Amino acid sequence: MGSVGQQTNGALQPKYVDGALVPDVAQYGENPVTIRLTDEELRSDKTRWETIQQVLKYFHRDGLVVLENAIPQHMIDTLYEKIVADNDRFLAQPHMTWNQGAAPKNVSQVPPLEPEYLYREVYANSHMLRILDYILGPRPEFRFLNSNVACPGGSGRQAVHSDVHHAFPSNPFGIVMNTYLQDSSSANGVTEIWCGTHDKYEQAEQQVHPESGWIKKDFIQRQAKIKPPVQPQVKKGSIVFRDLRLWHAGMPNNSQNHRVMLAIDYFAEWYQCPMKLKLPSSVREDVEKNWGISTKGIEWVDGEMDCLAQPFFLNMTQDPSRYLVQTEKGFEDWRARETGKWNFDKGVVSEKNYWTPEE
Ligand SMILES: O=C(O)CCC(=O)C(=O)O
Ligand SMILES: [Fe+2]
Repeated sequence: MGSVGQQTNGALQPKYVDGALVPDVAQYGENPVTIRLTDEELRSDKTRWETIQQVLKYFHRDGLVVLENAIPQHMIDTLYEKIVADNDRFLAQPHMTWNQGAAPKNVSQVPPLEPEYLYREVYANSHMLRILDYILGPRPEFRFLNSNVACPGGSGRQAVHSDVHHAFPSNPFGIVMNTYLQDSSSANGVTEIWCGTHDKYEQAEQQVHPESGWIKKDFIQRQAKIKPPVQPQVKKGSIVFRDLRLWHAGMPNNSQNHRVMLAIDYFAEWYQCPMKLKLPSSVREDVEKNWGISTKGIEWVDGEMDCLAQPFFLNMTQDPSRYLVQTEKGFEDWRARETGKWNFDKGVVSEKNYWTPEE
């Protein structure tokens, strides 16, 4: 028996079905689900329990959930303008390397690191942190900060891949918060996503070869019958929570404007990720006092930090020696250090690497 929500003294009474609270949360879509914060939640920095319940439900089911209306618009606009203004200079840096070759025109560009751009509301967003506490456990660790810029004029797509390609755990250990800085859709290269692939297959069996997270064609074709990939519409100011194990792919941007999404990665404390995020010591006091996050994963750097001069550095494994670093010769991974052969991200994307609908 359900008891229907009714007004008493102007307040909406909770509704229950079979002992469960029915959350009165604004949400839409099924693949993926988007949950929209109320303006009151955004303004007050307080997330309703009902919102958290829905986010957790769909995050665990799909490995991805969109939280809309999560960040004040003026901060989003400021970051977008700055990152786009920096893009030409970044593309001319000697260590700049396209992600998965030049065709998708997708590049990882570190966002501005001057104190005036390091917004708590973006990088330690209260709603985001409250949700992460329930997914990753206490004191999740901020260990990676970057952005993905899909530059206009890309001619090809990325391979379907998972960003992690080591013997990763079968439960959530790390999450990327892709924060969208403009309204996005297939028209401007929103990411292709594969809901439900975060925990369906063993890492070693699903991936083509160990040096990248590219997914095997037969897994791609099989999974598309269960739940097809989509390029969702994502509103500016949304945070897309993506389990690092989830399959996805960067897509070409056919619009005139850059498509920018931040990549803010937090890891579970128990996972003991060895990667460190370099941030300027000028913000240390503010972060330690006001951000409410663990700073175990942060390395404080004295003096000015030019975001565009920071080489891409990544290690989402648990082994400190397995880091990936961008050099003038391209991406150097642990295999390149052992063998002298630079094979990372040298694959050529073909029909074998994405879904081709069958008749
Ligand atoms: O920018 C995107 O939409 C996704 C890019 C991506 O997945 C990657 O470069 O690993
Ligand atoms: Fe990726």
